[in-house]
Amino acid sequence: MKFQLKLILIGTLLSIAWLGCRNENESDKSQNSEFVKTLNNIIEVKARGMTFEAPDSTFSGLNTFRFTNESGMVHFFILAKLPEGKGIEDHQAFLAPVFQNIVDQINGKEFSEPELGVNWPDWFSEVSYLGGGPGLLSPGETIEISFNLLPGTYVMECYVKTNGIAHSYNPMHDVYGMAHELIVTSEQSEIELPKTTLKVNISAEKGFEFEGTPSFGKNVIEVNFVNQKAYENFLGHDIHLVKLNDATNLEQVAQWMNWASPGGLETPAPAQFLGGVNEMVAGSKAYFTVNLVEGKYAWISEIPDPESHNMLKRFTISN
Ligand SMILES: [Cu+2]
Repeated sequence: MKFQLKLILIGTLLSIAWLGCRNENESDKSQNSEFVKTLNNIIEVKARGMTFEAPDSTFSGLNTFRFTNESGMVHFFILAKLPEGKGIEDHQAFLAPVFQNIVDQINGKEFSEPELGVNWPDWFSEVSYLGGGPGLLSPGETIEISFNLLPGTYVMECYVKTNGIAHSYNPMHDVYGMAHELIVTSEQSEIELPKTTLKVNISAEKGFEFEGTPSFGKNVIEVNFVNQKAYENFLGHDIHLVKLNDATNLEQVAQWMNWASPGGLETPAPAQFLGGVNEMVAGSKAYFTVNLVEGKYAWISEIPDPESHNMLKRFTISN
């Protein structure tokens, strides 16, 4: 019971932070519909071992990331926007260790950082975890994703776990976890909007609503966040692509995708992930490119019981 109460408390704190960010970002909504100009540069991001190799800064406006997983385990990244004056050092000193303590608590373990407990710093309420980023990506896979960024300081982070340790946290304090600072300058990018072949609207009420069907070869998918809300795992809805084989159990995959459950997001992943789009503020759009071969696939959201929210959809590709 004590454990459950603690989780509820953590949940309340997370939800407050989440909603706070949402309000801050809602006023910026208009920028999402104005994708402008192009320099045609693609930002290369590589996951190697438990680190990101990525540039330190980029322009605001539309950005295209090419995310390649060169490590032996599944990763993703989400861009967390930090309040002014905060940077990667603050993320690593106060956010990643508290998150790790929460993971420890879920797993019934002693805190990795006992002196911090589950106490977020005051400024956590100003951190936005709705900045988008590529979804879960299995070893050897690559995804291209384009979305709009506002000026500010972001941390690119992955919270997949290995042996109960969140990738964003490193128990060795002189080395960062899987987290990388990205400064978005006020200079506008000049990237052209990609030509889309398929569109999906995501809403809390209707789940995934597709316009068009995926086809063999290259697909450019527009993801439209009609609205957003915090689900039982304190995250918003997003979309990931899974390649199915005879052994894939989608119910098990959905359970694994819930970070707040023991064993959730723990390495190894129970399926082959081909990327997708992490949660973004209401009104945002993102575009991602994926090459599909013959086979069976599913779209799935990182929320508890996605099928009941119409956020688990199977499809087949034939040549
Ligand atoms: Cu990771």
